[in-house]
Amino acid sequence: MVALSPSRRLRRTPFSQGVEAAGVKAYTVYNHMLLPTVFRSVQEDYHHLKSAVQVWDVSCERQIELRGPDASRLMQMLTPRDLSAMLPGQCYYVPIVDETGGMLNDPVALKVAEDRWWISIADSDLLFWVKGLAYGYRLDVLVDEPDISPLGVQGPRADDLVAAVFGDAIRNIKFFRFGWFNFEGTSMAVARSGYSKQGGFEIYCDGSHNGMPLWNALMEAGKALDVHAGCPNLIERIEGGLLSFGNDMTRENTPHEAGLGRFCSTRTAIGCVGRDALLRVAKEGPTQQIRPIAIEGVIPACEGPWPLLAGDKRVGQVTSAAASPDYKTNVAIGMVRMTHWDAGTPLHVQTPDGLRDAVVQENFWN
Ligand code: THG
Repeated sequence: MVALSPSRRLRRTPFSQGVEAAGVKAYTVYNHMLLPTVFRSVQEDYHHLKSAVQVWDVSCERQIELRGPDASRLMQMLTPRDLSAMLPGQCYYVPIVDETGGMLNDPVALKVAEDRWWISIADSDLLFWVKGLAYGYRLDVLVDEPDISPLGVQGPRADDLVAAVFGDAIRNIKFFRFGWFNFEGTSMAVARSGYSKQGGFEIYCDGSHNGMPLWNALMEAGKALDVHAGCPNLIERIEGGLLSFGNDMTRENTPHEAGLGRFCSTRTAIGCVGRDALLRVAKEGPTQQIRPIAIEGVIPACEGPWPLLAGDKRVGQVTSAAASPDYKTNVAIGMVRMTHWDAGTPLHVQTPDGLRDAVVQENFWN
């Protein structure tokens, strides 16, 4: 792998200095921003994430802020999830769709107030679609990207670490809820959420100048907890079935194909621009869908998609895969045609290193 040349278009983060001091070994680019992918090794990072606590620079989960009398109306235009019962202080995982029902993003939405939302986006330029809708519909709402950078604290000891910096009240935050907590004079949203299945928080660091002080406070308070810098871990997120927009699903897929039907309530999501299109496809049901897939043998560490074969017929593709130390198999996420998506179906995966045996699984690994 070669280095990335810095430029104004490849944004650093308020925590980059700490990430570099912690010995980051590789980055990816996400929302035009640096996202660490490896510190010690993907395997070491994995074991540590599952046994201790890590601090993650997930600044690249940029916020789109909606502010004004039409903020809630605009938010509901974006998603087939019914937001009418959502209260300030709640987070919802929300598929975002275009007028054809194609997925544009899969963010976490935070309802800050009746007239204020944050959309914590995955990797696509969603801001332009949101601004376009606001302008085209002449909505009374401001849409922009505030100087807010999420910092993840993930792992079984996350409660103890965040309590040491923000106080014991954080222990009472429920899953996918957030509260406001003071850090050196700035009030910040702290949510119980994050891109792992190990539990933890996301601190929405308000103001870039607060980045390194917050990073250092967590690292200092975490010494006795064996805190390390970490990042979303490829193996752990596949085991847990956490999807990666742009990899596991794209604008070519509906939320139902992505297995996100449980986050859609399309009939009551009045105002969603993709509502009619999704009602039409939901009646038939999807003809391909994301499935957990176990792959045997040794697989290369390179990007997909890799064709999924039944005999010589292509029946889908593997979009994410990694060797799992805990489950002693390669864990994978694939998009599989309905003729072959039943659990137990044996298939072949065409990796760049050759064919491997694979089996469709009933559930993800945790
Ligand atoms: N946190 C925040 N913003 C984000 C992510 C995040 N933006 C980018 C990316 N991650 C968006 N994708 C996801 C994917 C999965 C989840 C969150 C964001 C997730 N899913 C849980 C699950 O599937 O088990 C819980 C969903 C639920 O029950 O509501 O957490 O991680 N701020």
